[in-house]
Amino acid sequence: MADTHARHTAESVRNIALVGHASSGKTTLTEELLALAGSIPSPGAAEKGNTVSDFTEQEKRSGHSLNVSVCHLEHDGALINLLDTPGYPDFIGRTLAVMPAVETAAVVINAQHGIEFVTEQIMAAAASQKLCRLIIVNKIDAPEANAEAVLEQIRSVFGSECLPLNLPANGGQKIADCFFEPADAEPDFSSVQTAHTEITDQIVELDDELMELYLEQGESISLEQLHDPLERALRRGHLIPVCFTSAKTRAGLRQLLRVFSQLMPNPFEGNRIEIQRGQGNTTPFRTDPGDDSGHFVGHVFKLTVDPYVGRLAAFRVHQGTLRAGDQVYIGDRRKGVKIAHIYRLQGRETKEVPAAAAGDICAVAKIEGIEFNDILHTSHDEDGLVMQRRGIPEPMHALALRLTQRGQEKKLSDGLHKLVAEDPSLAIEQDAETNETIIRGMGELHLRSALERLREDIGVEIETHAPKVPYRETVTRTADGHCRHKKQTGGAGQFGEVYLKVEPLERGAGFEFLDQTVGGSIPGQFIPAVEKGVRQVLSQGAVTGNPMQDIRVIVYDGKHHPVDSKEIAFVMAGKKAFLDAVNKANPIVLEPIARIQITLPNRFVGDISGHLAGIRGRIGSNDATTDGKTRITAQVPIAELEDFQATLKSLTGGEGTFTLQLDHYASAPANVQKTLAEAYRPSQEA
Ligand SMILES: Nc1nc2c(ncn2[C@@H]2O[C@H](COP(=O)(O)OP(=O)(O)OP(=O)(O)O)[C@@H](O)[C@H]2O)c(=O)[nH]1
Ligand SMILES: [Mg+2]
Repeated sequence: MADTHARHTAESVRNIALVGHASSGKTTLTEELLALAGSIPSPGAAEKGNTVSDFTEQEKRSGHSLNVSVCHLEHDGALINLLDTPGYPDFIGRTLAVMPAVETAAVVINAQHGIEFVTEQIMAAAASQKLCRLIIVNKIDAPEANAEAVLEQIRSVFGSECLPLNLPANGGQKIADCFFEPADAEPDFSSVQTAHTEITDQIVELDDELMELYLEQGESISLEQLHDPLERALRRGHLIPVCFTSAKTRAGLRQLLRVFSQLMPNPFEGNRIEIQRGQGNTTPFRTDPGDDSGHFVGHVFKLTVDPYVGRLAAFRVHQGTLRAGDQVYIGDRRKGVKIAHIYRLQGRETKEVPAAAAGDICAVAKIEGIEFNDILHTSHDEDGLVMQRRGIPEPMHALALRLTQRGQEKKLSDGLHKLVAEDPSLAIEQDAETNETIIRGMGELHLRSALERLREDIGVEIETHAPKVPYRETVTRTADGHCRHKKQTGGAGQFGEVYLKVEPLERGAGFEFLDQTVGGSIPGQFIPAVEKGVRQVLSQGAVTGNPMQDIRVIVYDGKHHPVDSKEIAFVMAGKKAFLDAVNKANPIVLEPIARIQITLPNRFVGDISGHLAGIRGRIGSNDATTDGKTRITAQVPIAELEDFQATLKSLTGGEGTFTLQLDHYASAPANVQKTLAEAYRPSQEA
């Protein structure tokens, strides 16, 4: 099929992200809408694993969308780009990442459950990014659905500006239009007339002239007359329309298509998406969807690295037009790349198009070096543009990786870099101390799916374990140490003698090294060698193999030999004298204590407090948040937090979140000291 969309101008484009809690029906809605509009021959089903948007093996297995899918359909002269996003909390980073690509966030709510955890998070994120919002209450057919109660809840939580465009009828089997052509129907609750009046009142409030006309004309204000003030009301968050649907029976879907094409904003009508000029610079670059002749500026809001297709970058055009054959700059790079092919996406299907016009969403493939969040542009005038990552959470859940086979290090590192390139909330780091590769993600499912990808796509087998706890050693009293290092093996000998003292310092003070020798007992040029020896022990540890800290070392005497004294001799003497002193200075193990902040619904506070007490946690504060939750701040030994993510999730049904950071080091309990020392000793003796 030739590209039927080439003729579309920015006015006819609607960019809509379907967002909301897991299992509210976003993927099913996408599928049914595509089928209804004739974009696909027949709808698949999420549970059969044959939908347009959940096409990866992992998604089919898990029954949840794990990635954002870009789809499109045509309806009533409009080109509707529909982004199906994951609702599972672990993948929320990917969902939040698409917000700068759309004018509308269509928030799907499950009529059986009402407002859920992600619903609130996403409503707030969409509001803070100034997106127009639409609420879709789906699953009105389900026996447990209570559409009336859900609408009441929506209005009490998100405000009275949430007003229905239609209402369920026939026990949720149909809907009654209350806006376009108010139906002569009996909805399941409220009335068509009431809903019609409420929404019209809300819209005309923003337009004095229309208000006057409305008062004169009464109900006969036309849809055309309402259009502009309606867009203004959406932009300002003065109106959040609510629609009812059943993706299963298709009730309300035709009307939803009409809402998308006739009411939701085109790229001109939505709030402008702001791109910053320069990092930390506050002057926004005003993207102009209307300037089709200007330089092309696009933003990569999703990247997939597929072993067969290669890099596929989905981008939103913020200004100008990208044509096949154009040269494009990625970010601030001097050298451009030629874009030979441009695609329109339908889930995993790609269809080549000659150009990507202002306001539209398209993709480019196999362009090396493109990363998530990159700005693509055709002129160096647009160097230095950055899209701020707003509200994408920092990953906190960590796992250490170990390869089960040797020689796959490069493969693993390449694989990890690919994963990180596609995922805004995945991070990798190398722990310099333990030499372990640590992967950080949003939660257990997130990391598990990343590791599955590594196994399946890249073919590396890995074992995981909780990252090694970064213990430390220190001393608790002052002690002297001595070593006379002497070696005579034929030729030149080695000689160095050191007397030193160790003193405990306060927590967090680190390490101090002082030279208090007098009369050249150790010549000045050998003092650094003594320090080098001491530092070797310091980084390797004396009793448990963990680095030492909070220690002062004072070298106060020694002896040298005019011929046999050399650097190596003093390194050895310094090392052994220090070990001698540490062993007499009552060394102990310090354990890291994290400061942890947990946010959760009030009803779980008792359970979590009990759990924290059981893992040696000390609760500092307990505050109410503005959104009706509790935030607990506590200090907990990091060694006890290995399973915390899973525990919090199971205790709170996935509604609790936490952040943690290192707070301080404290003496580890006696049993931990003993176990660590015993585990270390044999390896030393071997
Ligand atoms: N009864 C009923 N079931 C529905 C409806 N819409 C979706 N479902 C079912 O609800 C389940 C979840 O639907 P999905 O479309 O996968 O939900 P989702 O919002 O995409 O979920 P995530 O991808 O995890 O965020 C599937 O079993 C669907 O068949 C509906 O309108 N009525
Ligand atoms: Mg889904």
